[in-house]
Order: sequence, then C-alpha cells, then structure tokens
Amino acid sequence: MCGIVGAVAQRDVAEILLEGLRRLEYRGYDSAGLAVIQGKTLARIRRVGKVKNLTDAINENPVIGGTGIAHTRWATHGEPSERNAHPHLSNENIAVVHNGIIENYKELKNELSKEGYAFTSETDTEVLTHLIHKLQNETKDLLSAVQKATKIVTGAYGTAVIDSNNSDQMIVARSGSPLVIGLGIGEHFVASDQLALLPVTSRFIYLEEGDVARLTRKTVEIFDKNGQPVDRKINLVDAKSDSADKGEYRHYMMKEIFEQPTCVRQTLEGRINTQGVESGIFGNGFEAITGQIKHVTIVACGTSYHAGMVAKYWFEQYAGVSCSVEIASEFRYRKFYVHEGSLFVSISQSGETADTLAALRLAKEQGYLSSLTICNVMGSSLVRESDFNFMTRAGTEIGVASTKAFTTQLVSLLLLVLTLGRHKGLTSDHEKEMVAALMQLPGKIEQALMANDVIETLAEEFADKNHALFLGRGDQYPIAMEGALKLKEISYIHAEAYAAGELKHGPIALIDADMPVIVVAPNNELLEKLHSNVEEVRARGSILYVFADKAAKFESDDTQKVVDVVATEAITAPIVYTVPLQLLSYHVAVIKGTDVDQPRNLAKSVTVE
Ligand code: HGA
Repeated sequence: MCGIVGAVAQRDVAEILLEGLRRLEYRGYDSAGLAVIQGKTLARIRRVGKVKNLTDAINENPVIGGTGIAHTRWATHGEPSERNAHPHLSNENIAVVHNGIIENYKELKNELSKEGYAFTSETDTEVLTHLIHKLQNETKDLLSAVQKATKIVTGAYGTAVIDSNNSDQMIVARSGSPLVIGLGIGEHFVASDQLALLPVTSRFIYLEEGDVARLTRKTVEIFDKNGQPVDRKINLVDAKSDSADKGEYRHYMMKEIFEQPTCVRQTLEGRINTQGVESGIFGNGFEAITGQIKHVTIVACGTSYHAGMVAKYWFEQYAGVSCSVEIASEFRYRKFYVHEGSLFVSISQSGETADTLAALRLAKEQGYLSSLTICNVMGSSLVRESDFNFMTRAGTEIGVASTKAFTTQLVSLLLLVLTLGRHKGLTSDHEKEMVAALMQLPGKIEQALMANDVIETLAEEFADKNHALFLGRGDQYPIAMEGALKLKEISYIHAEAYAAGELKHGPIALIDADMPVIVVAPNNELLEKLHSNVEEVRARGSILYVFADKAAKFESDDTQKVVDVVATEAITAPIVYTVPLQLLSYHVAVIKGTDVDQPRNLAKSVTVE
C-alpha cells in the first residue's frame, strides 16, 4: 500500500528517496511526493500517478539537501490528488509522511480547526501533521511532540517527521504499520519495507509496536511504547534478497511465475529427506506440542486464504486433524468458538496484512494452544508476534498478483500436514510417498510451465470476454478460486469459481456461448463426477477450457479446448495446476493491455483494514 522512505545524511538524498519509492512501486499507489530540507526551508514536490511523474518534476526542479522524507500514497481518506498526496506540511516547517489510518481524525480536526489550523487536504494525515506541530510548540521538542501525538491518535500509523528548523534529525514512529530503520555510516534511513533501502544499506532494525525513534546522521535512539529507551536487534540482510529487477522478463509477474521451480526447491531445502519431513523445521518446541493439536484454525486474506482452503482438504484427508479456514476480516469481528487443542495458523506473503495481524492478536487472547505463521518476509509483524513461524523462502514478490508466494505457501502447508499427520496415524510409508512427490514437484512445475505458448494462444479467445467461470472439485476447488481471482485482479474480467458439483444449484443459469468455463481436471477419484459436470456445461453451449492430464481422457473439439498438464501425484496436483491458471491470467492481461504488475486499485501488502 503506501510506501515511506526517509533519510538523514550528509549527501543529497533526493535520488536515494526516489529510488526507494521506485522499489516500493510494486505495492500499488496513486500519487507520490517528497520533502527535503533545503537550507532552512522545506522543498516539497508532489505528483499524482507514478513515481516517474515525481522524478520528472524533480529533474526539472532539483531539490538539494541531506534530510528528507518521501511517500507513495494509496488513498484511504480523500481522493488521489496532489493536495491529498504526502508529505503534508504544518506551518511550512513540519513535514509528515504517514501510512495507515488515524481513526479519531474527525474529532482532532475539529479541535485543531478551532485553534486556527487551516486544512488544505481531506486526509487524516494532515490532522496528524498539525497535531505534531501544535505539540512541538508546547514541548519545544519534536521527539516529545511525536511521542505525545502517538498517545492522542487512535488507529494505525507508520510515520516519519522532519522539521526545517532542525535539519539534523528525523523522528519516526510505528503502530500497526511496519517501519524499518536502515543503518549507514554517518547516515541513517527509514522505510516501510527494507527493499527500499537495499541500495544504501544491509543493516536493519525492525521497529516494534509503539516504538518512536530519533534518527540523526550519527545516532539512532529508540524508545518503546512507554517512552523508555530500548536497544533493538540489528539484522543483517543478504543482498540476494534484492530482486527488484525484471531480468529478461517483460513483467515481474511472469518472472515470478517462472521462478516457481526454484522457489519451491528453496522452500523444501533442508526441510525434507527421503524418509520424511525433517524435525524441528517449525521452530524449537513445536514438536513438543504437536501431540496436543486437535484442530487447526487457519486465518488469512485473498490468495493466502485460498492456500488455507487447500490445506483444509489436506489436513482432514492426510493428517486426520480437523481444520477450519476463515477470512481474517470476518474472523476478527465475530464471536468465534475456540476448539480444544487448536493451533492458530496465519498465512500472509508480507506478514503485515492488517486484518490477519489483528486476528492473530485477538487469537492470542482467546486460549488457542499456540500460533504459527506461514510468511515470506523475515522480521515482519506476523513473524515476530507468532509463537512459531515458517518462512516460505519465495524471495521478494513484486507483482501485485501473488504467484510464487501462493505455491510456496502450499508447499509449507503440506510440510505442516505431514508433521501433524505423524501423530495422527499417517504411516511412515505414506509420509515417504508424500516427500517423494514433493521432491519431484519442482520438475513437475517446470513441465507445467512448458504449456506457456499454448496458453498464450488460447488467451486470445478471452480478450473480448466480460465473464468467466472456473470449476474444480475437492482440493482443486480452491485452485479454481485462485484462478478466478488472478483473472479478475489483472485482466479485470469478472470471474467466479464454483465447486463443480454446485453448478446446477444456480450458476448454470449463467452459461451461454459468451461465458467461457475453465475446468481444472486432474486424474483423481473425482474425475468421473467432473466429466458429468463438464457435459452439463457443454450441453448449454458454453466453450470449455479444460486443464487435464492425458489420463483424464478429455479431448479437444469445437466446444472444448484441452490443455495438457503433466501427470502428477494427487498430493501435489493443486500446486501444479495453479501454474497454467497463472499463465492464462497473465496472457489475457497482456493482450488486454492492463498494468499487469500494478493492476488498478490494488496494493501488494494490505496494511490497512
Ligand atoms: N490515510 C492516509 C494514508 C493511507 C495509507 O496508508 N494507505 O496504504 C491517506 O489516505 O493519505
């Protein structure tokens, strides 16, 4: 969503800030801005649209100075426009960038207006800006002003504040929205994601909830939520995680689809052997509680939710453990029942998904046996706040539409299924078969990717369609849902997924020649049932696109196009069948000319509720 970058340095920082924003571009945003202390005044430039527009404006009017903050905005309060873009200013000397939502902004705005503050935007952020200005007048110290402001505002914030009357410092604060400090030599930085700062440092401090910090060129002082000075760990980040480069590919999404064999290998590395799953992979002490786990509650959003839905089938079928899966924004606002011996599992690519994080915090108060997160970003909030964590190791995912994060989440969940299954009667022979299938998985994905050219041609038939239906059965039903979500996200074609058996209970009424139907049809025990569902659709004049392995015996003709998918073990089939559906969405989007990596209205890491 929004991105923050800030710097206090000896050198001019505008280029560092712009590069940081470019690196955060993939998250999706609507406007961008930057403020640098130039001499004794603030030079602020803001533009609607891409970082490129801001860069062009700064090239025309260069800003000079070593202390500055920058922002990409994904509007929550007020339309995307120049006057609503950050940084916001108060009294021409305080500049603020902010991620999150100030929930009590209306009351604060009324009070500040009465005190004479004039508002030039509709944002909640401008309220925070004036509040900090007012408190600085009272306390005569920017750090104390920000600390006091954090006690007054409710909601979520990651924020960076500078004052042109004191160009030597920057104050930053986080609560509910991530912020990381980058340590340099004689210069310090801040960002909402370390990716923004990898060109300038590899040493990072992840701020904790409620932390406020003062950064100068030489010092970093951090204070916890009670205002006490604290030391936070310095983390060294491998430069390899710097993958903000498309390489030979036209889009990050395509690069990431093709990275999946490597990513899955990385996810499995050191975690399985020929006999089964290695012990200890979910963290010290996890195996001591696995015997007590009687139920798994999975909470996630979007694509991660679909991964959880696949896992539900797996937990109950292979591990003999009951499992419930819920969308985080629903779970957190209802009265839920905590099953005895229930493990709370959260899934999130970024580890910062606001609703999932809130659900974890709630769960921790409600008597769950323990919490585990499956996540792709080390040091993220979910990782830090869960009892156990399991890293998917997909590498930085830049494309807004999740691909490699999803397949590696599925692999991670399978390892969890096998680990729990051992205590519930999964035989060692069965476990051996499963890990053998997992070992073959990267190769199977490579084979699935070979259908790329065929799918590219097929995609042309979708370009003029307004709707599509995806069908699957069993653990392929959530894969159909994920396929439909991908198509919606990047090609803007309305797509829905149904469990194939559900078709005649309503959606079949939609079917006609303009409604393509996509079917995921591996050769499994549900195949005969699926064949019948396919015939029902054919009889109503739809064009079918069937993704199936040869043994499933679907044949292409005028009304049915069959795409061969490599034959695979039942356990890994949902992962393999994901790949052609990703390719289909990608090619349809390219043909339609949409912004594949940054589709409209979407953001990568959903850090607002
Ligand atoms: N509420 C602020 C910031 C929004 C945000 O964090 N989006 O991800 C605004 O609307 O400007």
